[in-house]
Amino acid sequence: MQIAVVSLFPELVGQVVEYGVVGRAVERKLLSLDCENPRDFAEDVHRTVDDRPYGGGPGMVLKYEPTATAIREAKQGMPDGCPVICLSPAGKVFDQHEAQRLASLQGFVLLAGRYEGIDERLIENEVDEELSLGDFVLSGGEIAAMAVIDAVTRLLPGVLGDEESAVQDSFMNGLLDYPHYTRPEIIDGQRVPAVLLSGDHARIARWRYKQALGRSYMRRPDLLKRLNLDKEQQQLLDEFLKEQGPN
Ligand code: 9WO
Repeated sequence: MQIAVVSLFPELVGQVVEYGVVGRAVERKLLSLDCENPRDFAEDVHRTVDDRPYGGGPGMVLKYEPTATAIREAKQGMPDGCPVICLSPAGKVFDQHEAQRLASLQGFVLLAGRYEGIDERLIENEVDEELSLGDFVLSGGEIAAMAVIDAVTRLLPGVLGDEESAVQDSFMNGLLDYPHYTRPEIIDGQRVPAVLLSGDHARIARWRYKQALGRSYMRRPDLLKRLNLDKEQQQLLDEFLKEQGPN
């Protein structure tokens, strides 16, 4: 997988490959990450990358020419047909399904904007899609780009070990995760659920699945509605709700 990022802060974006799962993916050459900085393509003595908005108003706008050149440079080193994706609250919401789609590509270019916005003609001429992490505003697209890189890299074949991949499946089946516990067994009188200490793996798996269904129902009914529970799942959920009872 080849990912390129166009950003005024390449050192910030580069942090994502310094640690953990993504770092290992780069070391093992399952992922390559390149950054292009529009400032490197600014032709004036001040290396200007922003300018005042036409029509007035506060803030600055990311300039067309140096950014377009940086995008084209980023595409140079990539397989043909790699999309250019801008991170923006105005985009389509990024979810696990989108992450899987991107993970199936040979590569893509992420455009991380700064200032109050980017010249709209960049979107029209150079950007294929816009993706949003959700309804909030950041100071720039970099942190959103890093989140996309992390989510996609985890899905690349060989990046996670067998054990980690199995854990991943638990969200991929469209449910929230079950609750986790580690030592100590008691904290201020709060015990770890007894079933987890039972050593009965079938019962533990059933309990975890019940918790995942129950939490999804309580916190994210929208997730459950998409799932169309079968009889057994419905029964587990009913059990969860009964156990919740008067609380
Ligand atoms: C900001 C904005 C605010 C309201 C409605 C639409 C909007 N679009 C942008 C925008 O594209 N901003 C650029 C990138 C320039 C300023 C900082 N940028 C940014 C990206 N802020 N927030 C994001 C972002 C990206 C992905 N998911 C959530 C937020």
